Amino acid sequence: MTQEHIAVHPVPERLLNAPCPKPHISSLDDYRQLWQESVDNPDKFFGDRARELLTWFKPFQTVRHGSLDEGDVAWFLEGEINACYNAVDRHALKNPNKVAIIHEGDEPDQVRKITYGELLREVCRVANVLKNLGVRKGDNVIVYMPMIPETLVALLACARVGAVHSVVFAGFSAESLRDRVKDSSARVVLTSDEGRRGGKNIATKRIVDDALNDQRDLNVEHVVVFRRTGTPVPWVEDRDVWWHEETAKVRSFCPPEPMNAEDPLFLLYTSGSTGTPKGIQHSTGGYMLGAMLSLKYIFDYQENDVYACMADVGWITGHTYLTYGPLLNGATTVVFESTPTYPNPSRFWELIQKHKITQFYTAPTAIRALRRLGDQWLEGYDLSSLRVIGSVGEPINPEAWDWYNEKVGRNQCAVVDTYWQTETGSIIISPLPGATPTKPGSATLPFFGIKPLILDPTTGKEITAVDETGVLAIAQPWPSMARTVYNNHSRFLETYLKPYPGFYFTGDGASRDKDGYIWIRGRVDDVINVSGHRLSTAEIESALVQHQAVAEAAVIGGHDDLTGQCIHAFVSLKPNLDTADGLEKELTLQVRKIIGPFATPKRIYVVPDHPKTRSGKIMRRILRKIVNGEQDQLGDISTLADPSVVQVLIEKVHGSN
Ligand code: 6R9
Repeated sequence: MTQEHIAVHPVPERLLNAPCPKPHISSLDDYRQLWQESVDNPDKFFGDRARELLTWFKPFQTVRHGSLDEGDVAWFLEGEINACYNAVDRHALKNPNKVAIIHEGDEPDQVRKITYGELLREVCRVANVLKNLGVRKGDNVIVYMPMIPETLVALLACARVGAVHSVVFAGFSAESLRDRVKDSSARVVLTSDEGRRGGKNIATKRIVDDALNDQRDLNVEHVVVFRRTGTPVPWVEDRDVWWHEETAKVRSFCPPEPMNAEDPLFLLYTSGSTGTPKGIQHSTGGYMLGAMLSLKYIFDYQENDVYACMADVGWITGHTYLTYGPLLNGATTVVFESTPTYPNPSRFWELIQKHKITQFYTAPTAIRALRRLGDQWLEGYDLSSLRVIGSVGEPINPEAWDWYNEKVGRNQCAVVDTYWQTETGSIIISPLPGATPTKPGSATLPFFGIKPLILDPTTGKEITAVDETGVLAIAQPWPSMARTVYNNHSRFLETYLKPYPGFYFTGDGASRDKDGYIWIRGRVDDVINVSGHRLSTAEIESALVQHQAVAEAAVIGGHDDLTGQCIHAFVSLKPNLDTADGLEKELTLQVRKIIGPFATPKRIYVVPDHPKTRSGKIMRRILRKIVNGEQDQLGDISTLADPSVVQVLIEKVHGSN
């Protein structure tokens, strides 16, 4: 495929001239030179920046250690540092009255501003509460909370005492939460009575109770509950404590714990090819540098900016670009509790106008949904404060990119399509606002320290040909890369480092065009991306087969104009169960209960059998083609155990005409 027809958008003139602040990097040559330095001499490049941007309690001697071959990557070895001190204290000491967090509540008139000084005191109180509850350096703490400033406080308080936070997205079901609590052996869970979203209350505490109701193999001793709505909630004596009561008892200062740069800062569970989610573990020093540096350059953060990321704290974007990236830079970050369409589809634009937002970061699925609802929702809003608008989570189609650029950016903003993953810690491929001409649909060029390669999936050899698709790998370690999978280093090696020895394997397909721009083609493994949420097919299949009627399930990703991909499930039933009234509904509920509502299948087909090889392996490739209307391109199906099943499936999906 060639990209000749794709328009190239130069950096908007407006960004290079007053009154816009001068971009940190304002030409492609400057970017190229810095990038070259960063990959040729990472020790100097990252060593200098780690000293300049971060405040260390004890300096490091060694910048970089280990290799992708060995899987023992470490950065800033001897350095001692605290993430909370860097994100909060140093700004609070210099500039206590600067607003750190703007909370835009679910209702547009609920706005709360928290200064760095206030943030420091609240973080210290919660840190002291954690200590009183017995949390010590190195302990894992689960956070299951809605989009309120206290969630950021919870993360920072963990970091302050050296505990490892593990946020579970509050859309996950009790069962998913339970699995994560168990895997992490956490003794403390932080939550709220309820959440608020789109005018509805969400029963956060009740879900925590359900997750913990059978304590047999769990170690949870305490649940700290923040009062968000005031709705009465069940209480477990001796286990549950109120956030406001405990914080009122303790001092509003708590010394930050000096941590080794390689001590873990957090775990974040994510879906991979196999059934059980993995606890991706990030370091303290390297992660912080990645978050701080990328936010500064990729969003061209300047003092006095008001930065807004719409992601939930439950995902990696909410960690790096809602919490750590902005706060490490001393920025004002917006925490948005609601949805893009509540109370109406002007909500984002109203938010931008009200707070004079300068950087706005959201996902293609939201952009597509708002585009579909019509341009009238943008009319009359003043979006002129914006300089950089970003996209993340999945490939952005050129139509959505153009709309975002024209309607939201008014052709006067840099559009940054940022490619990265939970495992990469921070953005690894993206334009820089003042430097990189953009092409709709391409994440463009690598960030500092990132040396991307396109590999032939079968031979593992580098593909240098233009526009040829292969798998995306990274050739050398970078500071914010994940260090391991919690309690399962061999799984880390098997998934990321062994498939192509010497390289980090992303799991995504990609190609490079004649200008060296990278085009991400989507996952090459069994991961589905629905509205930017990562799900493994195996995880959904395992939820389906837990239903007593189901014999076998196969899940694939279909194309969807709105959500990017959507879930199609094919289930075969146990003998004598070929008619089952209401089964589809039951199975839908089953998936929602076991994983969470965001994993709801779009279609469930009850089928007599699956297309299988003679050795019994389900050929998901065939199901994928049928669902995506490519049933005329199935290729050779004669090797199937029963080729006749294919016609039955086509009729199931597309009807018999
Ligand atoms: C940050 C985040 C990672 C997967 C990744 C890829 C997809 C993310 C993208 C993109 C194309 C982009 N992805 N950003 N694909 N263009 N700009 O989303 O992390 O939840 O771990 O998902 O998302 O497939 O491998 P995570």
